[in-house]
Amino acid sequence: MINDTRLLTPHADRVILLTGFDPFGDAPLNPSWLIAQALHGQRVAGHVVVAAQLPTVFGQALQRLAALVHAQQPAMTLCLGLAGGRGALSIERIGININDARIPDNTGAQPIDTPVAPDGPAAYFASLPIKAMLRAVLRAGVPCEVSQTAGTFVCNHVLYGLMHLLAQGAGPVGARGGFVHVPWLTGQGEPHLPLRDMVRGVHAALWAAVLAPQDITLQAGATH
Ligand code: PCA
Repeated sequence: MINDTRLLTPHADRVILLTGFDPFGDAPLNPSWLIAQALHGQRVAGHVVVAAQLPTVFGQALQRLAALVHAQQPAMTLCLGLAGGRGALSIERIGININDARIPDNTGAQPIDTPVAPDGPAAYFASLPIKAMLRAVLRAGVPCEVSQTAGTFVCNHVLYGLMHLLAQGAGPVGARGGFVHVPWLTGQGEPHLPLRDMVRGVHAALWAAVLAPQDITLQAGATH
């Protein structure tokens, strides 16, 4: 029996893995997963979007992500998460090697000042072209910003863990990864954005990320 999903793909499209999280804390919905679901199956310049949900759980989220990267061999992985209180799509620049949970995760775990990867470096830059993505999202008419911190909860854990996986050679050669935080949905809190705007913005960001292999600023400055 063929159990490798790559062999079942009837076309040569490369995969964009787009993840969202399940609901956590007090919110009954997590817009990050609604956005990922809405874009599942979309074609982006020779790529196809595959949506998957990650649990808002330290450790388990990364185990699931590693399994997905192994099975799907994505050329690009973009993880989405909710950041209630932010008013724009936030393209994260960096993931840091720390778990410091202000609230319990969905299993009740609340790690304080533990490393994501004990053997890993202090931080990784996302390897997606954050400035090109910013421009594209703004041009699509959706509020957007570059963020210098993904926090220290499960989203940072996943961004750091994704970049650590890729640095260790997971996924196809040249695989890239990054993270976008999104505001509350309309009705969930203030500030908020309607789902259709967030979907349009993330779609524009994916196009920009595929079409711009690297930001000029990153080419000049970063090592990874
Ligand atoms: N946001 C949380 C984790 C899951 C999510 O959607 C965060 O910002 O860490």
